Amino acid sequence: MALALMTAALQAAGRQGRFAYLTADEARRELAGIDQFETTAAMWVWTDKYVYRPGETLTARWTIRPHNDFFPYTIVAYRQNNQTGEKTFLPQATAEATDIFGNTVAQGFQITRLPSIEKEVLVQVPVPNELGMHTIVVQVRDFTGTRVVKSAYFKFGVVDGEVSVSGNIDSSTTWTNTKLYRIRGPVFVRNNAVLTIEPGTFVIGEPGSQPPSVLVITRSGRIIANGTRSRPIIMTSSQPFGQRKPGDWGGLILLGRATNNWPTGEGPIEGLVDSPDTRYGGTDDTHDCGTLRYVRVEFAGAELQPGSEVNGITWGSCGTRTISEYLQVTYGFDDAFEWFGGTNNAKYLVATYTRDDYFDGQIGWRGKVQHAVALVNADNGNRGIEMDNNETNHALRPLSAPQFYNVTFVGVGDRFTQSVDEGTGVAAIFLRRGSGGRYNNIVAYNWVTAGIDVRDTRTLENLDSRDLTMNGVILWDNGKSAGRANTLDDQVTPGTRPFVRGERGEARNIVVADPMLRRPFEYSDPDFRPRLGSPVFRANWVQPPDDGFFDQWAVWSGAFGDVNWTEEWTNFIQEEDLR
Ligand SMILES: [Ca+2]
Ligand SMILES: [Ca+2]
Ligand SMILES: [Ca+2]
Ligand SMILES: [Ca+2]
Repeated sequence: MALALMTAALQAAGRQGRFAYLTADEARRELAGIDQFETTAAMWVWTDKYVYRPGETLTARWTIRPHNDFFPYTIVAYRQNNQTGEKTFLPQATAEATDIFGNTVAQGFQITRLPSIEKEVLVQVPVPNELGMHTIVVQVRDFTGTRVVKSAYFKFGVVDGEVSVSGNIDSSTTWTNTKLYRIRGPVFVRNNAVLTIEPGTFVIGEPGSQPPSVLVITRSGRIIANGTRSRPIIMTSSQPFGQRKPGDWGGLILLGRATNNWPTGEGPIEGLVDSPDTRYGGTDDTHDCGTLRYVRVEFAGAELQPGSEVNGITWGSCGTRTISEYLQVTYGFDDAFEWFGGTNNAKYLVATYTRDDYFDGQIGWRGKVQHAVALVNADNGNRGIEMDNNETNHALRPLSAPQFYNVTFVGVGDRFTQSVDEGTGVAAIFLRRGSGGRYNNIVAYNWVTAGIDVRDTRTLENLDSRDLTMNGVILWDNGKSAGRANTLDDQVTPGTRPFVRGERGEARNIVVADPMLRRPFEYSDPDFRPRLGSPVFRANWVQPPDDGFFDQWAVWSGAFGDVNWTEEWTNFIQEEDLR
């Protein structure tokens, strides 16, 4: 019944001219031998909620914005069981491939131009009985129906029960993707316990508790959250879609025994009440806090009290054996990612729509980061990188000296930013309070007040000692709200000018140029890869060191060359776009 309704709706849409049909001959004549490799269109798909029980009905909706792409395509949609890989083609729930109008390959896929669609029903189907993570996939294929030009993905879970989690986890535990885990209040993993979370597992944080719902891996615990591209681990708000807010719950905190610059070697983590379970720091710079791989943290950042919030993902003095890669924090109330001391590294980070900073560090953090992107939308955001050495004493050691390579910052430009932190000095790269570090191959684009701001005496002295250097930075359209032009002097704060001009310290290859990104401001489906002729491939990038962590093949400025590594496991959809 539902399937028939859906097909009828699509056919009606076609009849109404929403889909402009073509024959294969018309399409072939029109393209005249042009290969269809990519489209300018934006597209996203979503379901009513993240987690279902077998037998419920699932409604998937979609939006397509063609952005002047009038080429002919075919459109295919399916549900994939990510445990088995099995595909069920929509709309008729068949194993045999069909287009979204129900035509099989033998019948011939219907060729159509892309219509403008806003929040319409794509399909209504019964939720499968197979437990675990599934994905609704919509593909725009070339007109022959062969090659996939663009895909939209939406992950959902099917579970047979819910597990309420509160208090302490003092013995090793596994959370499976056949259950939903609801965190109520602070949860501490302690006593040498290992918390293992299976790929494709949903964890939800309950709002309203004080102290907030938060998952803390203490110094005596470890986490193994080893998701995959097709089955990320999703930690999110327990609230219904459309009603979720930054700060609905706390977030994810990992505490370790690596060194930092607290005078006593340890301190209490931000956002929680001081106790043995909330302290971090020690003497082991290789400390293993665990593995986070393909993990999303959404709507986190609850306040313990004003000015003391939990970040999306916090590392408090984790060491070099900690693995952190393919991580997204979206809609955080405080920072997306924050490091307090320690030496842990991270790769493939996505920070979106977060109210304070996107990559924040202090207390002597010395880790490495490569392939990272920050995207701000309206009414969100403070700094791209906010780096302190130590707030109370800028000279303490070890020095906060991270190494960043291949980072893209896309800000909100001249729209006023509502920050929970300081409302002024909103630079993409904001280095202060005596911090050092190496900042390389960075695109800083459209940030509110400036591209680069290096401030405080002790930080500027780190320029002279080469404890703070920069190489390969593209600046464009930063500070429009402050009336700044696209000149080197105007793209940075006055105190930073001698540095970027080469008159003080070591800053090389700092250029002002339009990075020519493909679709950076289409918030629910952005594409940060460069367009043809973009300066990100020009010779101002620097080769990352061959140190066993950095990828030397990333020979461009910014987070992206031609491969979009955010595909499938992330979610950029703005809350208002799925309401
Ligand atoms: Ca913070
Ligand atoms: Ca911050
Ligand atoms: Ca900070
Ligand atoms: Ca801030």
